Amino acid sequence: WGALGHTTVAYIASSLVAPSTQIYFQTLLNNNTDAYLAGVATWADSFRYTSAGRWSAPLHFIDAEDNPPVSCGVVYSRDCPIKGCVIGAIGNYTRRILDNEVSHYEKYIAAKFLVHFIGDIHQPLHDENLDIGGNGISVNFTGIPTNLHAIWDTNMPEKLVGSYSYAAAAKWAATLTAAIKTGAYKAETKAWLQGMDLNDPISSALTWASEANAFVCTTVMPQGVNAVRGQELSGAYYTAAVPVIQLQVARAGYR
Ligand code: DCM
Ligand code: DCM
Ligand code: DCM
Ligand code: ZN
Ligand code: ZN
Repeated sequence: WGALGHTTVAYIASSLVAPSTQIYFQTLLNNNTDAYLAGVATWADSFRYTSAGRWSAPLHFIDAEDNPPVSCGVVYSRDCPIKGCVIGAIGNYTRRILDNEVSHYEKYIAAKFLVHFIGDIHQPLHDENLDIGGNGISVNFTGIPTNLHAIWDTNMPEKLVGSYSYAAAAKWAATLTAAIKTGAYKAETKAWLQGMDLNDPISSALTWASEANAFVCTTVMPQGVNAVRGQELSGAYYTAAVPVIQLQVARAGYR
């Protein structure tokens, strides 16, 4: 996701966690405001563009070598290379947060990565190999040439809420949090935790990646790449994508 998606995921999470969790992460992140998670949600994207942080770029996604729209699926052993992937990263940084031997500083870095990667794993094209996760598929959005990955990360979320700001993210998060607590998502939130096990974060993350990757076949390119390549996608395509974007941002925040 772009900054809007990541910041929204963080605001949802911070409005749902237990008070003891809030205090733990406010202390770890040295930020006592309501934006203690939102304030670090995009750090991993700045870091990966620095020379010191280039190693972390592959940790934002997993290139599932499936065959959309005919068949979708993530296989951890097949799709996560030596250089790493988002599933392995969620596993490693979750273990670091839980490990008493790990330093405060390393836990601080782990927390910043986790807030970001749990967002990214819910973006369907972060769980897809085809055309570099859709970065190689040229499309137009409101007349502007861009690519399929970028409209899922940024253009469609921004069209939905206006544009990017902390205030816009907080407002979108409040809407999705209400849907989680009392609205349209309430009945399904129990199912959102199925397969989640803090002692087996790789399996948990594989569940999330598989679920997001399935949307590549059903919503991102249901008629195949050639039906979207070169097309203007701000109309019917956008309308069909919005419920999936809302659901995936809500799930990421809840989880
Ligand atoms: N991005 C950035 N710095 C750059 C180029 C892009 O922060 N020099 C941002 C743009 C997108 C985000 O990275 O909002 C996409 O990354 P991801 O989806 O991995 O979070
Ligand atoms: N970092 C890391 N692993 C590395 C290099 C850096 O976890 N191999 C972390 C430490 C810093 C952040 O990334 O908090 C940015 O590092 P720097 O300030 O060295 O650019
Ligand atoms: N990305 C991805 N899968 C890849 C390569 C990149 O999901 N195989 C994501 C990471 C960023 C966006 O695409 O969100 C742009 O990546 P980059 O800035 O590396 O081109
Ligand atoms: Zn992306
Ligand atoms: Zn990212």
